[in-house]
Amino acid sequence: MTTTARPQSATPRPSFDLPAYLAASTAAVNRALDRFLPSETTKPATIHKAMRYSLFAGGKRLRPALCLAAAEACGGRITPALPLACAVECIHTYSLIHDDLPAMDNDDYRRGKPTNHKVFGEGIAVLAGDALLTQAFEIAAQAQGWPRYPHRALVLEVAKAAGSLQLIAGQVADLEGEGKRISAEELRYIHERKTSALLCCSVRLGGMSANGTPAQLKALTAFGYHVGLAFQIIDDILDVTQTSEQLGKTAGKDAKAQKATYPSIVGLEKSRAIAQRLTAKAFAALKPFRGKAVALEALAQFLLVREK
Ligand code: GRG
Repeated sequence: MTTTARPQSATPRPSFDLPAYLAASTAAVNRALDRFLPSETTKPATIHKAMRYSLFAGGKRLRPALCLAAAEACGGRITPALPLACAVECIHTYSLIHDDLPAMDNDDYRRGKPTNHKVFGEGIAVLAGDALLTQAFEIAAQAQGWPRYPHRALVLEVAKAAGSLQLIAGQVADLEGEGKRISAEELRYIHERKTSALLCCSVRLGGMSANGTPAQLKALTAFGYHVGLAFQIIDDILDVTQTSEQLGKTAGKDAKAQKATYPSIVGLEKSRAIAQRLTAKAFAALKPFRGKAVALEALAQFLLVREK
């Protein structure tokens, strides 16, 4: 399969085999994660089993793919980007484990499997999330630095995206917004933090691993920001239009939790149009790469038309 449907303002490019690209990047990331994480039998085995259970439960590995594709867009190779791609996937998986806990979204089903706390109990699920968050920094610290992007810059990038001004801030606003009428601006504040921040961080880290120029980092930042916002709107649309079996996680949760979403505020059609406009902006941000960001373009397009 090749991706063909594109947002209106995007310049036509030769087709790109995204499924093959995703399969290869996922395989490379899975091998690297397997090397970075303690084995299932390493004492205390329960925690390592729990960490690996969610990490290898079949996530789409989109953030690592974005990280690797950004490295390539900047003229780099995937090997130096791999530790950073793995670090963002560890952060992402930790956030899903904690988000599914009874104290938060209370979900039984994720990545097509029972959630971490359903299998290991709440205490171990909290610890598995904590351990994955910590693991992310251990892995990021092993990435190669450059004079322009020393380890300090790489670790800071991860910390900022995951911290109380971004990912956590988004989750706090999301929790506090439940059952309330919130404006489109407030909703965007949530999406910027709970979703866009980590996608943006993923592409920026990829660019840093390739010693990208400040102009390239600026372009990746704009790309990640817009793709992240589109990603969350599509996620909210899929929550309404798909089944739990299709998604591998419980569908229809937003309405049940009385969460404000774009579909609930502006309707499905307008939400799709907004996601398309955001994707077109993401495409426009890639202009400085002069056609060398084909994988990023294909990923942005795929995120817009994905069905799970
Ligand atoms: C820090 C607990 C905590 C939460 C932060 C990220 C987050 C906020 C909550 C997790 C649930 C959620 C709705 C996140 C928004 C981003 C999103 C749509 C995640 C799902 O990402 P996919 O589709 O998941 O890439 P897979 O399983 O394929 O990796």
